[in-house]
Amino acid sequence: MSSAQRVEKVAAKPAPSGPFELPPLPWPSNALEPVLSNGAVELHHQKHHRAYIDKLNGLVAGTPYASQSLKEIILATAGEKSREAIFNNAGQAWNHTFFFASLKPAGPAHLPPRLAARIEKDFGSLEKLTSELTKQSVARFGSGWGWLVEKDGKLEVTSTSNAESPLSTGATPLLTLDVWEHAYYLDYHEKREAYARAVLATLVNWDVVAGRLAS
Ligand code: MN3
Repeated sequence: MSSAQRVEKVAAKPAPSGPFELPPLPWPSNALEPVLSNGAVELHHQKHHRAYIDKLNGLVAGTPYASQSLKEIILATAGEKSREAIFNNAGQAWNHTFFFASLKPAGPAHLPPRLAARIEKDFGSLEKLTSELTKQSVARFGSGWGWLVEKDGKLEVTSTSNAESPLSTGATPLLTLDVWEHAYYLDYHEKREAYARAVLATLVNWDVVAGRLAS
């Protein structure tokens, strides 16, 4: 063991244990290359996503939130100034799990027929949907998320700030794109639009999106 490794081992503090665990990625961390690099995906999952879970575990310890689901916590704390830290970390934990589960290794878009019909009805085409989602994701000032949701029986594109989620507006989230800088800076630098276009064109698991619409 090198001295640097020894220092790291001694310095490493155990993460607060608690009810929430970091879900594994649905694919190996290099499976999204070349659109998203192995290093960027690993950092995103192992450092960013994990930090929200660890922080949340610390915040909910000894509170009634410790026995609730992430979704229940999000709905219970949205807009509550005194619960902002819990909301932010629960929201980010949920959003990241949902984001990673929305992706698959790069390939052409395969749209299940029922979803294709809904997209055609509400947007005209998949290209129009992804172009609107790109536009709103790029227009979101600062950190946030681009979303495809179902609201009142209609598919809609929207975006949220920071840790916010369409769950608290009564919409059903179907797909999300992480537009926090940490999601794209390593691979795309400041080019958020190039990242959005590449991910939406090649990495979306439309079977998963269709399953969310059905449930
Ligand atoms: Mn992120």
